[in-house]
Amino acid sequence: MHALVRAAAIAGAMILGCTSAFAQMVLYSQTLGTTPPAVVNTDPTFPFTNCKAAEGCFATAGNGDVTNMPAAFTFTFALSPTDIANINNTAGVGVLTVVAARDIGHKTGDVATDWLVTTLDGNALGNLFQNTIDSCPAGERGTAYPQNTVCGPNFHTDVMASESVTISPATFRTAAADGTIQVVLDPTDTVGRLKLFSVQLQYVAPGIVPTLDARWLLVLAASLALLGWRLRRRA
Ligand SMILES: [Ca+2]
Ligand SMILES: [Ca+2]
Ligand SMILES: [Ca+2]
Repeated sequence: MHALVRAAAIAGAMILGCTSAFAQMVLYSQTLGTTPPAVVNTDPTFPFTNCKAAEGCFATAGNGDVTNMPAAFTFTFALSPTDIANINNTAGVGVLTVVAARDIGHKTGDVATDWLVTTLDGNALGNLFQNTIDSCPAGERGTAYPQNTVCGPNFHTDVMASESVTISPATFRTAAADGTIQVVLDPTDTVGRLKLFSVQLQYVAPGIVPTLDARWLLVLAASLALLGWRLRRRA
């Protein structure tokens, strides 16, 4: 190989090899929420009365300003024919991500009882937030520790947790085929309060995206300058 071509090839390889990063290509993404949407309660004193239906807080009897906890929450995601074609034609995986607050998770050492049994078009996806740890101290808020302590996820506060589960491409494609995917989040009976800030469904494909940084752009510029100088000398 000619020296100049080799130098250019090495520079190119260095740039590609040293600056590429694994990234994901999102082929489908839709984010849904509750009605009304969940918003953070801004009362800094965390009174017991801070679970309000108007702020998207769902509660069982006695735990909110109304009793509005459904047996389960259903979210219906829509897919266009283009979405379905992209998903069917590309290797990838589905990802469901839920951001929630209130009576989910448990304190370290306690037995887990509060979680969301999750399905996608009837396929079991597991129990979201079953392993979420509540950062609050042991004992009752307002007695064992100050009422305004910011910690959670916890019955009393809007400290959020996010959890994702993956969905196999076969399951995702079958569910997507009719243009809608239903995600059902079923709180266990002991979940006394719940806010669902976002329920996001995605289909992602692995990809390699070059992430050029300034150092390698300098290497590229220097290589091209050298190449130009050598070519001019040959002309
Ligand atoms: Ca339930
Ligand atoms: Ca479906
Ligand atoms: Ca509970």
